[in-house]
Amino acid sequence: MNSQRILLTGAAGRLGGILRQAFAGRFQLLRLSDVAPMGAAGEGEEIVTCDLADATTVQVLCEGIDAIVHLGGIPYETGWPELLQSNIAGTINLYEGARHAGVDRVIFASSNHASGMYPNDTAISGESPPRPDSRYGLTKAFGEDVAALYAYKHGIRSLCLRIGSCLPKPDNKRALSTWLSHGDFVRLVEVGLTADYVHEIVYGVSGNTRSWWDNSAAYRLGYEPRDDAEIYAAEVEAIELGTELARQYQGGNFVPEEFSGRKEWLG
Ligand code: NAI
Ligand code: 15L
Repeated sequence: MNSQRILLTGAAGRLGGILRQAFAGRFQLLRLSDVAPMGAAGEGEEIVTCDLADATTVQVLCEGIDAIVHLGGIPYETGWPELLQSNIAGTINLYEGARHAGVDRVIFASSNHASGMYPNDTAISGESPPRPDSRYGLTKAFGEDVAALYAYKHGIRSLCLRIGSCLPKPDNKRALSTWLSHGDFVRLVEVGLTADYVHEIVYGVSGNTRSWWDNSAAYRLGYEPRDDAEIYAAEVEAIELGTELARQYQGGNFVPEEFSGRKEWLG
């Protein structure tokens, strides 16, 4: 059994459920946290109900932990009040709690929407500057900078995963580029728990033939994706997003939502 004591935020969510299942019985401690119900604790699990917006509770949540997988937060576009609480304050509180507790590393669930305003035909990497497509995407770009502050200033290793579309299988043409299989998601988080890094931003994407993202930094850390969305191409290629902006830019449907900009500025 691995001696790491892990904290998983967002444990009641879609991706949290995948990791909970994959990590069951493998670590000395798997502390699961969310505001939503998480069911009963299994062997080696602790359940802690906690609002990430509450700094005092989050500080206690981080005590005795070696590594945090931070999935908790709002995963879609919405208003600032909610995003400020869950994603901005939540991420600050989490890193501050990690600092107080002497946590070794944090794996932060960022999103491709931190860079969603890039055109599909522009190859970018985790080193490309953010180009958020939404308030939600901006909270993720902010989280990547919080990660940098706590890595370089406070010695907490930080791996930011700009996750594409983590689904059982791709559900449309865009996902042939953005798909992250459940198995590759687990493999990438495992790399985050063991690899040697200071602050890295990589894409959470499978080895897709049509990927828009240069993920060599993830490969350097030891990530070896086993899946490629291409095997589903015949099934989903004809399923296109509804607007031209959504089809042409990496953030898909997040791009046209509230868009009032100049298309010629986007490249
Ligand atoms: P989800 O909505 O299923 O899970 C997120 C969990 O966070 C929920 O259980 C929710 O109750 C919890 N949460 C929200 N606000 C909270 C707060 N203030 N305090 C404590 N818990 C709170 O979302 P999903 O799909 O599992 O995503 C997990 C993370 O990965 C999110 O941060 C999301 O932005 C990111 N991500 C997910 C992608 C995907 O394909 N599912 C793609 C890109 C990023
Ligand atoms: C995300 O960041 C969302 O959390 C997820 O629900 C999907 O919309 C995903 O990005 C995507 O871009 O497909």
